[in-house]
Amino acid sequence: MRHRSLHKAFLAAALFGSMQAESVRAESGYEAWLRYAPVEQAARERYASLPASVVVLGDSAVLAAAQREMIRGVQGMLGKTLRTDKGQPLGRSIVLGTFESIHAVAPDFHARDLREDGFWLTTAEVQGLRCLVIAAPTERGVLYGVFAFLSKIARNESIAALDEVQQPYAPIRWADQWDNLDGRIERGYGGPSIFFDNGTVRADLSRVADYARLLASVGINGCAINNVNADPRALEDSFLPQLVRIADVFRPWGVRISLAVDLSSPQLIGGLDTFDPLDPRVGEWWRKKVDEIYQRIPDFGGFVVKADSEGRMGPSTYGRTPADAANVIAQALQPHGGVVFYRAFVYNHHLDWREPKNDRAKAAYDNFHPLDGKFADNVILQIKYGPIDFQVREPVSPLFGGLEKTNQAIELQVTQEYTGQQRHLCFLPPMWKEMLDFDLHAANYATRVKDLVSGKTFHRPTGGFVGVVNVGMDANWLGHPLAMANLYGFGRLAWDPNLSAQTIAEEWTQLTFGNDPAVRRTIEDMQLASWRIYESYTGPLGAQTLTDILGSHYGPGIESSENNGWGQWHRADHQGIGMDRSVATGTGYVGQYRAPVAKMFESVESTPDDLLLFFHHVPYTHGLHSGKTVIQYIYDSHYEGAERVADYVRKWKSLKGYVDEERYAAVLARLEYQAGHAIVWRDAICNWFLRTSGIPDAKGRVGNYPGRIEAEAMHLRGYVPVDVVPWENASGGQAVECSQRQGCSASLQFAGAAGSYEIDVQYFDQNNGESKFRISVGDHLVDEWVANDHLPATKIGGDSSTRRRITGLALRPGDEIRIEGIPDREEHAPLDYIEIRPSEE
Ligand code: GCW
Repeated sequence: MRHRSLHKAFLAAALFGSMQAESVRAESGYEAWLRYAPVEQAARERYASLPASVVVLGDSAVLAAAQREMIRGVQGMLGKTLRTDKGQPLGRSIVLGTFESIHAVAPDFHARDLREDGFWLTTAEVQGLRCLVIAAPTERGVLYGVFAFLSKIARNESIAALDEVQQPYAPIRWADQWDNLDGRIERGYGGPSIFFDNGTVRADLSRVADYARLLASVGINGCAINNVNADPRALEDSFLPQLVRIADVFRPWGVRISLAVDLSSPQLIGGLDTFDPLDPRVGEWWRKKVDEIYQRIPDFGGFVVKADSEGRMGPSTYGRTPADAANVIAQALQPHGGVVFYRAFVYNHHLDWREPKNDRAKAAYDNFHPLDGKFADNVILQIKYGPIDFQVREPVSPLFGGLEKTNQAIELQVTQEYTGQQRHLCFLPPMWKEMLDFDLHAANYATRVKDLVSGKTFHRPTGGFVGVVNVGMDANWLGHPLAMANLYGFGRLAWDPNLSAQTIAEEWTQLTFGNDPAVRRTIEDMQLASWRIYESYTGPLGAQTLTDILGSHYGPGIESSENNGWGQWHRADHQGIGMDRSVATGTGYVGQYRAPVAKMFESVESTPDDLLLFFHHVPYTHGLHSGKTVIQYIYDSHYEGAERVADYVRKWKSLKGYVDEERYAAVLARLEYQAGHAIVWRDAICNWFLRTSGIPDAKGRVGNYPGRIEAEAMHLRGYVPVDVVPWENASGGQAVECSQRQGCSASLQFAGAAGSYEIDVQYFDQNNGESKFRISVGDHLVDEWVANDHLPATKIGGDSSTRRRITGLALRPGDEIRIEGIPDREEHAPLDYIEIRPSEE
């Protein structure tokens, strides 16, 4: 309900939007980068000559959307209401149309040779009138041109003498959503599904329309709407009318829908006794199914397939190959122009970890390289950027360089599964750029990943970019107002991978927060540094994200990757760390790269530091190129990382009053939380490596926490000490819990000098209870709060550990500091420690 009313409020604001200064407009983040906020007075002159009417040549849904968007944008930003004319301009106008339709009214207008979805912004004579023309080979291109034009105004760029051509790098620019039909989203961190609820498609699809608009605005032209761990019901005949509704809502924005399908559907819902791709009845079943879909959804995009992976059924059941499976479906889709995205994320998750040659990283290449050339032309192999699984740092997958006769798409993750789940700031375009620009030496000229996936290198008919997005019902779509930069960045890079991360950060910040130079600089700097900062306290030197891989993929869980079949091993023991993947002494994974790349990764010396532990097992005392030992690097980077996150908070606070209150507060809350959680990560990893290696931190920080008092060392009333598992996820390996309904307390006598202090209370916030906390000094209540966040945790540990900071507290020696906790349901008002330190100011 809350979201719907927010949405209404937003619509009302868009319709009756006043021209108030930006800083006072309350903003939920729902509008993302399409705010169309009033242009600053100084820049408004620049647009004085904008024509007063907009003419659209044609009357399709896409063109109508383009025209409406133009009106909406100009109204919001310039406060002018454009006249709308049809058929031909009656005065100087903005003319929107395909090349063909423009040529019909302006015979002197000559089309440019553009790829599908490209556009041309220019000025031309139309019926004797000098008009601003947005033209394209296709209607979708016209829509993209309108968005590009409006973006220029929002960023205060000149539109005088416009003559600009843009065209996409690749035809495939898709968003995937991992939405389940029950409304939950696998690895979604921005609320429940905008498509489904309780087994059906939602009655109100207004957010779907707004999502499609956001996607279109950055050139994304397709969306797979359901989880790749597919529910076969989505393919049932009775479900089709519901899919039709979603397709209808997407269509005006030029976004085609596709479906993730379960390969065993012919058996599960089709009544056959087999799903063997080579059984003619199975082929026939797919053909019929596909025909039915296209009858109702003529622009249907195709299917996404996850098979023989993480327990999904697949062709291996019948001894068939992925090519056999993909091709039978592709054949059914081919007459309709549909495609199959076959995911290369196929691996054995029951690997024997005791066998040193086993290596999950080898799986994609081993499974798919031998099939190069065996896939139909409307099959696209969808390949995750790295050989493991969306880690904070991985080398680029060698499979991109191992396919010459197969279409491919790179799969990136906008949803921050392993990169902080939208609670930690992590702007991913800098990482994606490294991947896309990497030269895999697949030929004797540069073969960068962006050229391999877009099909340029080996002249493939199709290919491109897929982003797993997972927006949800949260007002700001992804949960963190700054996280939408990743969706924006994905779209922009899919359109043009030659853009720099810096340009993308700049564009997004201007569109999202306006053109104030101080605001821009602060946010851009934070965004651009954030991936490396996140990496620095969660996954050092290519060891991958040291998170709980068996659970939430969120907090620290250093040993969770070891001694099990999942194959995300880092092999840290008391002497060293890293996976030896060399050909000479390791798993041989390095041999999957072409010679020049393999040569670089084969030796410790030539492997870049930030991937060292991905490729090699080294002692903790190993000296890096930077001159540090591995162990000291681990300590230093975690301390620096946590410190830099603390700095985000300071930087963000400098923007108070320059950013609207609502988003200011929402971002601040996330950053403060992150600053606390970065310390949880820092301490867990540093302490674990200290105990495991036995090598102390040269700077003496690890294990020494000035001002920290463990809850279990305080004077406890009702609270009982408990061991935390794994031990490194709580300070001192222990916490205290309260199981008395009326509450418990932990207290101490302050022993420092009189002065102003800040206190951090480290507690645990589970999602199965809402404990209350109160902190008093003497009889004076200084703070109270409810632990009601929705962290991915039902127990105390690294996922739930949370910090509350109380600042500017006057303390005198002998003061009693008392924390009271009142448990709720399964959450026992758990406390880890408090830290008292002199005030920062
Ligand atoms: O990263 C893993 C996720 C799974 C996901 C899988 C995949 C949809 O943890 O939740 O399943 O990848 O990409 O198929």
